[in-house]
Amino acid sequence: MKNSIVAFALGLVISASAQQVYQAQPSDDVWFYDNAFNPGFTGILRVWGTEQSAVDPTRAFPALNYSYSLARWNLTGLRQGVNYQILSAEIRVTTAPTIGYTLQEGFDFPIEARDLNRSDFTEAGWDFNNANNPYPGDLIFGTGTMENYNASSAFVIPVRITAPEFEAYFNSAVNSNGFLGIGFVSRMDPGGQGGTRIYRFYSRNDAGGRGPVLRVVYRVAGDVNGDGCTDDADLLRVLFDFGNTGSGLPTDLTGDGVVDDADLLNVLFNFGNGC
Ligand SMILES: [Ca+2]
Ligand SMILES: [Ca+2]
Repeated sequence: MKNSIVAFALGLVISASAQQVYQAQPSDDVWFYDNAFNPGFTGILRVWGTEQSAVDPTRAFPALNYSYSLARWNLTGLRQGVNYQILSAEIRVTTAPTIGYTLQEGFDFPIEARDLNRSDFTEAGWDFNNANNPYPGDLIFGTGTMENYNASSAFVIPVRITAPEFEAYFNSAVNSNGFLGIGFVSRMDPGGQGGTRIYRFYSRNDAGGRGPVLRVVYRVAGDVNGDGCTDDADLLRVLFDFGNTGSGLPTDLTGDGVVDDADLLNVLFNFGNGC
């Protein structure tokens, strides 16, 4: 009994450090569109599509019927050679007036955060005509919600990352060039060029600091005690807690409210991770 109380108290202290938070604006963001003005350093990014498609099926560079915005986040501060578990992830974009779509259109044609086939672009070196420009893929990591919709003023669109594929994408970014690329696209149709029924949101270059913010809560996969290494200490913690139920248990690695064989397997599969 005494031991379990000590272990529980220890768990409370240590669990806070096992989870880590990355929160930042992009290091680079560009407006990927044929007629974009000041595409690298624009203060406002723009996104639209055709109602049927958010990304041109021919994969042509966006012009007229399509407009994409691309961003990349610098993850080079994260330790490489480690497998990270994503606990939650969200991108918040702040839309710029004028808001040219209705609430219903916002529901029907949300902004989408997708993968990019490369993340080695920069604002400073951006060239629309470069054949190697990044292009949005088919993975939709998350879509924007309209809970803050306001037709007359700037509002925040949370894009909650729900696709399980994001975890592998995040790990791949950390362990390759250290930059996570995201393509923002949407089926929102301007209804003729020059229309305002498009997504306009602030870029990192906005003087008011209202650029996109990526927030990722993560941990070294299988690491219960937060020392950055998944080893027998973490295994023992799960075994001691085996059968416990509740919310926020540090040994509940799968987050389903119970410490069971799934959590044990999580440690075993990641044994040696980060060590
Ligand atoms: Ca550990
Ligand atoms: Ca569990």
